[in-house]
Amino acid sequence: MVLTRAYDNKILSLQRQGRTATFAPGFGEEAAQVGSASAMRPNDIFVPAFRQSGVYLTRGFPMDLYLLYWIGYEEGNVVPENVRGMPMAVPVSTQMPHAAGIAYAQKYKGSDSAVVAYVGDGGTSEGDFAEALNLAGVWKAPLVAIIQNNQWAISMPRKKQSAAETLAQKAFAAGINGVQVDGNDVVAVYKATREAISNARDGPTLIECVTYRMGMHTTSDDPTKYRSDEETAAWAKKDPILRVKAYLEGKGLLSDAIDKEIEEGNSKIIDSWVEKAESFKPDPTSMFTNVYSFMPEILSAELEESKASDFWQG
Ligand SMILES: Cc1ncc(C[n+]2csc(CCOP(=O)(O)OP(=O)(O)O)c2C)c(N)n1
Ligand SMILES: [Mg+2]
Repeated sequence: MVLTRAYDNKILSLQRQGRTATFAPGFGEEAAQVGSASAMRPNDIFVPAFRQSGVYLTRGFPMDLYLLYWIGYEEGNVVPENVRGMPMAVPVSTQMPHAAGIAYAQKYKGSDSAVVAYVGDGGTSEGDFAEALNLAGVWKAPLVAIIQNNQWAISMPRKKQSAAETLAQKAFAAGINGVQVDGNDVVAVYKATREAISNARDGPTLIECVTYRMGMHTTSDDPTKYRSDEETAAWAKKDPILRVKAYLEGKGLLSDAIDKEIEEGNSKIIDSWVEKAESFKPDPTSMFTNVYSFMPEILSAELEESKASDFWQG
C-alpha cells in the first residue's frame, strides 16, 4: 500500500514536469486495491478500470510498463504472458462485460480461475455494468466485481449518482451476492474478496468497497472546484495507510525505523522503474500495427505516407 502511494506520488510529480501524459492516481484507495488483489490466487484474472496502480503492483505487472502507458505508449498496456490480467480500460464500465465473458469462459473451459473486476461508483450507472452482472448471474460465472466507491465520478457526487441506498444492492436485481465493506480497511477487503473467490464456483459476488478519492480525478482535474475542505479533511482521518500503520504499531510490528527503511527501499525501486520506462525507445510503427490484427489498406497507406514525412524522421 505504501509502495503504491509512493509510486502514484512519483508519477504525479513526473506529470507536473511534463514527463507523462494525463494520470489517474489512486490516493486513498490503496486498501480496496491491495486488499482485494492480495486475496486473489495465482491463477485468478484481474480486469482493471484505469485507477488501479495497487492492483497492478500486487499482481506482479511490471511497473515500468505501467508507467510507460501513462507516458503515452500503448506498449505499456500490453499485458505480459505471465500476468493474468487485462489492459486498462478508460471507457467507463466497458471492462465489465469483458470480465463477465472471461469469467464464463473459465467455467466453460473447466478452469478453476475466478475473475476479479474493478469499476467505479460512477461506472455502476452504465448499462454495461447492469448487463455484465445480469449475464454473470444467469451463467453463474466466477466473477467478483469490485466497486471502488470513492464517492466521486469526476465532479458527480455519490448522492447524485444513484438513489440506491448502497451500490452493493445492485447485486440483488441480478440475483447474485452483494456485500458492502469498509474499503479503507485492508483486512476487511481481503476477507470479503477471499470469501467471494472461494464462492465463485457457485456464482458471482458484487463487493462495494466504501472508500474515498483523496486526490484529483486525474491530473487534468481540480477537485477544490467542487468539493469542500471539510469533506477531504474528514476522510483524511480515515486514510487506509494511517489505519494499517496504527494497527501494526499497536501490535509492535512497525516502528519509525522500519517505516523509514521501507520508504528508502521503495524509493530505490521506484527510481529503477522510472529509469527503465524513460529509456524506452519507441517504434513509431506501433501506432499503426497495434490497432487491428490485420492492417486495413487505408492504414497501411497512411503508414507509408507518414514514413516518408519529415515528422517521422524527427
Ligand atoms: C463511457 C465513458 N463516459 C465518460 C467518460 C469520461 N469519464 C472518465 S472517468 C469518468 C468518471 C468515472 O467515475 P467512477 O466510475 O466513479 O470512477 P473513478 O474515476 O472515481 O475511479 C468519466 C465520466 C469515459 N471515460 N467513458
Ligand atoms: Mg468514483
